Amino acid sequence: MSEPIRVVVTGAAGQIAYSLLYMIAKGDVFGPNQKLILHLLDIPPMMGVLEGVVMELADCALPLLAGVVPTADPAVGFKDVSAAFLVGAMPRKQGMERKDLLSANVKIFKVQGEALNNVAKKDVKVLVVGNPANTNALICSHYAPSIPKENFTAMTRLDQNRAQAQLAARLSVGIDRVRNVIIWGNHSSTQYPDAKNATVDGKSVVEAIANNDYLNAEFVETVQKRGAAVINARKMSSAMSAAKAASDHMRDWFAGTKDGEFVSMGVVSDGSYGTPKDIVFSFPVQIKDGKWTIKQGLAVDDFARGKLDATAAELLEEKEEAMAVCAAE
Ligand code: NAX
Repeated sequence: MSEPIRVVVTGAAGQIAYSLLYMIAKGDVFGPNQKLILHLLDIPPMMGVLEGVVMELADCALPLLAGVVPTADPAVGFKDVSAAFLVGAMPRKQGMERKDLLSANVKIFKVQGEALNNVAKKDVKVLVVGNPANTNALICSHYAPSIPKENFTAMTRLDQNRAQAQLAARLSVGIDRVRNVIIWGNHSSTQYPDAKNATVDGKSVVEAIANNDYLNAEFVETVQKRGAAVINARKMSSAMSAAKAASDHMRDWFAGTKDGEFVSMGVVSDGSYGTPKDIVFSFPVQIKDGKWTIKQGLAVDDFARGKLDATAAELLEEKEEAMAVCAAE
């Protein structure tokens, strides 16, 4: 059994964290031999609720959990952490424009970037879940210049898992027989869920489904609108599935991807696949020894090209708005 690592979850009193903390603390992310000290960061009005979460974690009686640090202070929350799940964000309130939401969240991720820069381990791996996740990750990285840009990622794994589930259902096969579905771009309605490089039992999904109209329209829209469909039914946004996706993302980042497989992560663009550099764009990545690389050489047809360009344009616009908010601070 190795020394405990410190892991922070922000938004720790919220609904995604309620599922995520349990998954992390029982070993789903860092494995059954890695002890952890969980840092739980939320805002001052949530400290009472957080106390209840701390009690429940204790009552789970989990052998891997070596300590819990609840706090509203980023300097404490990010101290010496090796992994950071940035889940907490300002939710969209009624009457709030997209710009207002972006502006409120940019400020949160600036503060958290600065805190990570000052007190986290220099090799900390950061996953941003709070929306707008891609641009929040970019801002966070911008304010943490002492930590490599590659260490800041945004979550599109929930979209990937949704896409994989849709294809498995369509093909009437078990989920694990479908591989290599890709989410390109922004974690927003402009994302492009791409089944054209996916396989079922190692063979092309395109050939197995043999229905391009479905793959270009219904499949894409179902994945893009899945979050809204869950809200309609549950009257609350996806939480259990979001937590599972965050856990999958970080597990693969630490443990690596299997040979021949890739997963989707929002990472800083190096211009691959004709995308603009220096935005956080979701790409297919392969991971080895804790480092991701963008999978190269995949087919991007004209239909996909249009989708990639549209989602990149949205990310450039978000980046510009976010930088303007930062400059005005
Ligand atoms: P909740 O509203 O249940 O919880 C959010 C928590 O964050 C609250 O406890 C709040 O007090 C806390 N918080 C706010 N500002 C904070 C700050 N500055 N520091 C620390 N904590 C802070 O939301 P929940 O359903 O858990 O969702 C969290 C975020 O995930 C939202 O931004 C949501 O939009 C985003 N999502 C992202 C997904 C993705 O795939 N990337 C999917 C699921 C989810 O919608």
